[in-house]
Amino acid sequence: MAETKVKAAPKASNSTNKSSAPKAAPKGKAATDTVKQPDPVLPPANSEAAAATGAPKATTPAQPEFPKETYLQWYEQMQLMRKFEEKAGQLYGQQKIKGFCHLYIGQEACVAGAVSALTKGDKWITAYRDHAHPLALGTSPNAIMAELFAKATGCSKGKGGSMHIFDKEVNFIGGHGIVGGQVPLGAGIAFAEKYNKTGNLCICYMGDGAVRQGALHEAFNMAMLWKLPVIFVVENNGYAMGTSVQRTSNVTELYTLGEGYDMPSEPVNAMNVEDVHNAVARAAERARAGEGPTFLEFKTYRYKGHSMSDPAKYRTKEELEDYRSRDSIEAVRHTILTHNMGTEEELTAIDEKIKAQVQESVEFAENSPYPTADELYKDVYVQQDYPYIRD
Ligand SMILES: Cc1ncc(C[n+]2csc(CCOP(=O)(O)OP(=O)(O)O)c2C)c(N)n1
Ligand SMILES: [Mg+2]
Repeated sequence: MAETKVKAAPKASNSTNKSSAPKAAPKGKAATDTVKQPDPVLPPANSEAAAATGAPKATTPAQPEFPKETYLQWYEQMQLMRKFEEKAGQLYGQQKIKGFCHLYIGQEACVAGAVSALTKGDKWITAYRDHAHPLALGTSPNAIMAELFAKATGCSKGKGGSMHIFDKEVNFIGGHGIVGGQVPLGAGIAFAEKYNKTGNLCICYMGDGAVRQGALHEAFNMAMLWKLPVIFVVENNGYAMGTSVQRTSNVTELYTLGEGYDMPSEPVNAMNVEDVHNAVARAAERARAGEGPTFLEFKTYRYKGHSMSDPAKYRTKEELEDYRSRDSIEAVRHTILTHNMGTEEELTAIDEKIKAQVQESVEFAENSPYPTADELYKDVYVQQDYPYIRD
């Protein structure tokens, strides 16, 4: 397990923790050129630094930390996320899915570890890289695939597409395209939970690009002041489109941004699903005890480009391979097999089940109708007699 650094209201600066990577782009270099980038998030898997920060190549624990059911649930959820998105990527190539499409492949543990640490009434919100969260929460793959196809049977009635998946049934509140836009919304959802005394919390995900938005800082301040039950999670995958974290700011240890608001803040090796679970469980306990928000920096990596149209030339093959060698699904698979929590045959049966589910979702989407033209005028305003609607 990674070393835990919960930083509750530290007053001194944490300069020793900062990356020694160059802080600014060389003059005249575009953000997306092919300069070899320093490793943006974690140290190389085989380095001494990796061992020191809890990001070793082999992530299999000596003894499993969780029961067999939890590992099997993680395996199934993460495989579903990955296989669903691999299929979505193929279908995009065939132009069956159009428009924007951002894949989560590589980041699966960020969601699976949080699902196991939270409870059913908790609310979830994220940015536009949003297929995996509802899949793990139990939204039908059919409804998500149909949404990618812009079909009427999609979970947003075919009017949202890849970036705007919503499912009230599982408390998934989107799916937001404006970078950082969901952060004040997440604080607002948490406000409602506190106001209504539900005992639930809100987990609010964002990318590393979002932490530079002013709205985040306003939301952090209020959430902390009012002790809202919210877990802010930055999925630091090293890049915002083609711009690495190092090119964006002097502050590259993103969790330290919470400290300006006295918010308990913690870096997490999010290639390791156990570490994700433990960090979210600690944050949830604080939120439910009335102690307010936590800021978690999930150090992760996306294996694919920013979106389907990004060839990802701003990073090296070696960097990608380095992260793939710490793949969270492979690690869970290895733990299950090593500790006799399941056999090869049982895991293959799960894989087959997922393959059939994904295939069924494609057939469902293909065979569904597009929304009719009158749908354009529906779901625009909640209030049916909204006074500013004109013919
Ligand atoms: C306010 C705003 N500015 C710019 C964009 C264009 N844009 C879309 S995604 C993106 C990068 C965000 O990266 P990050 O937050 O790290 O999330 P990731 O894609 O890595 O998950 C940008 C700049 C936007 N959608 N909203
Ligand atoms: Mg990013």
